[in-house]
Amino acid sequence: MKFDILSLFPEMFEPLKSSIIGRAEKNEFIKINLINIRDFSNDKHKKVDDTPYGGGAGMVMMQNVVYDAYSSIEDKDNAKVIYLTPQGKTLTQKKVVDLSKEKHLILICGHYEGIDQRVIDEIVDEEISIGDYVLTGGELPAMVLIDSISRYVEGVISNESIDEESFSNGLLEYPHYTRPEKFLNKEVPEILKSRKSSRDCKMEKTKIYRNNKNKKTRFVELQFGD
Ligand code: 21W
Repeated sequence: MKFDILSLFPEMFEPLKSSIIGRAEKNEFIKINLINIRDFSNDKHKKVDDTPYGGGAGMVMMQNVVYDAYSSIEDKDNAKVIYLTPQGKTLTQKKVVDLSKEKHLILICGHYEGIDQRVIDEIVDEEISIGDYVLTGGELPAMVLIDSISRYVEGVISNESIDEESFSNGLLEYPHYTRPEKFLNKEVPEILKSRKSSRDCKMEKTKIYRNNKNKKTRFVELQFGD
């Protein structure tokens, strides 16, 4: 999977060099290519924004810089172009899995009030938001997309983890325990100490989890969430 990221702040993507995603890139299961939109400014002061037609607060990212940055990407005929914007459709696990089947994603991170609508109309395939709260730009949402999608790219995490995840239907699992058996006078649940097969044990663990009513509500929501 190749990710091309168009951003005014490529240095914000530094965290992707750590942990699972960092290793995935080192091992070439994914490729993350950062493109600094500012490099495509024709202005001697490297200006990338301008006042909006019709007035109002804030600035709009200029269409030519975003378009030229996009145009600089090679072999993009089969790429899907995603614009991270608060107006987009809220990201779900189903969407994450669908997008993980793509070979090439181009992620556009907006800043200021957004990007000139004509560029969006011309190049964007999908608009995605990561939830109903206000951020300062599209960079963190782009990282959320890369992190969640990359987990499903072959080789990035073990198939066993993915299987277990679909078995337990997603995000919420059972509580976890490791040694020692007794900590702060609290014991590990008896059922987890028995020598059942891992699969049976997962059944039991999931039952423990399902007994928790509050979490069950979220469990059902997530199972069918779209
Ligand atoms: C936030 C841009 C708000 C534009 C003046 C008065 C991408 C995001 C973003 C941002 C506005 C995502 C206004 C969840 C997010 C993102 C920056 C609109 C309205 N201006 N997912 N009223 N949340 N955010 N400003 O913020 O680019 S995906």
